[in-house]
Amino acid sequence: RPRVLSGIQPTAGSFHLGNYLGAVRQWVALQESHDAFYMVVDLHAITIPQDPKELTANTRLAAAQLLAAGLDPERCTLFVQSHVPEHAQLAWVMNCLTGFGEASRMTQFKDKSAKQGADRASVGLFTYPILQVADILLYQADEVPVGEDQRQHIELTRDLAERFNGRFGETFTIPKPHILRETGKIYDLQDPSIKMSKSASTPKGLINLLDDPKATAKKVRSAVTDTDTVVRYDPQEKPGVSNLLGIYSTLTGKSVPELEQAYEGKLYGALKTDLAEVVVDFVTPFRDRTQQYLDDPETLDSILAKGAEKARAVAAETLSQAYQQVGFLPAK
Ligand code: AQP
Repeated sequence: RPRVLSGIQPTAGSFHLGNYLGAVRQWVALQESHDAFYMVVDLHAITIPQDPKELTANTRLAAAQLLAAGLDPERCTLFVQSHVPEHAQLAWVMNCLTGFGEASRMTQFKDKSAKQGADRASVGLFTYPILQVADILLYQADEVPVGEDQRQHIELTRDLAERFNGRFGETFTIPKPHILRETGKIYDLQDPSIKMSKSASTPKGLINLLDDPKATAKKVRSAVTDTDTVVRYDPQEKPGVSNLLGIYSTLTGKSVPELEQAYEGKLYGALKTDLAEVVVDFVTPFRDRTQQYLDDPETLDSILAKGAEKARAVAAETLSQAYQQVGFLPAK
């Protein structure tokens, strides 16, 4: 079976609808057909200051949400990044293979460091994409299911894997991004020109899956659309409506043309009211399931321990091969 790997940060507490539709939903589907490795990326989280107690709690919360979303520890390997030390070890090697200018071109760093203030951004935030390169290459992943915002980091992964293989001999699989056209980028409900994001969105434009469903319904009903009245999928001319149709279609399995037909002659209000209901029907059981996993931290921790053991077996083998290729003297 081809292999996939992906990760999510335990930073905000609740996942948002962009995280779910862009990434996690694909993870759930791919565990059926692929040898799947998914992780909570706590090493990535500390590139921005974290409160230690909150980081611990949010790491369990992220794992609970992944299970609630449908990851099955019998079908995939679910683990916490810091439980597998090989990530940081391979990242160092990849750091030494990356050009400073090359790393400086990563747009996510530019955006995030601008938000922090250039002087306050950490070196960790700068090298974050290179840690991500190591994350992917350690598992010899064929595909990486992520949102559109990660495309540039996957490109960097491919470049560095090719560079390593060229310089030291065939070692790493060259991975491909797995990004869905319809849900690769979910937009802010108040400003459909920007992606839904925990740090850029206003609270009204961001749908957190664990928020009170009533408040969530209200946010969907007050989503920004346009001054036209026709419900039509047209991301250029009608980004707000198209975003709502994309979300609607993915959550219900109804195709976009089917939805366009169903709302022919109806106003935006009808679309928003119905979508609010669809979203509430999704988040309500999701919240309950997340809580059930949180209520049993021992089971949760043991799932993560088993996952880390499985992940380490693969990661350790790749790291040892890479170390050998680089020319490090094997430890006796
Ligand atoms: N709006 C989005 N649409 C589609 N996919 C998205 N992802 C994030 N936002 C969208 C995808 O979610 C996965 C996990 O990303 P992350 O760990 O970077 O999560 P995050 O930090 O919570 O994402 P944010 O909100 O985008 O954070 P900031 O604002 O800090 O950058 C990834 O696969 C990502 O592509």
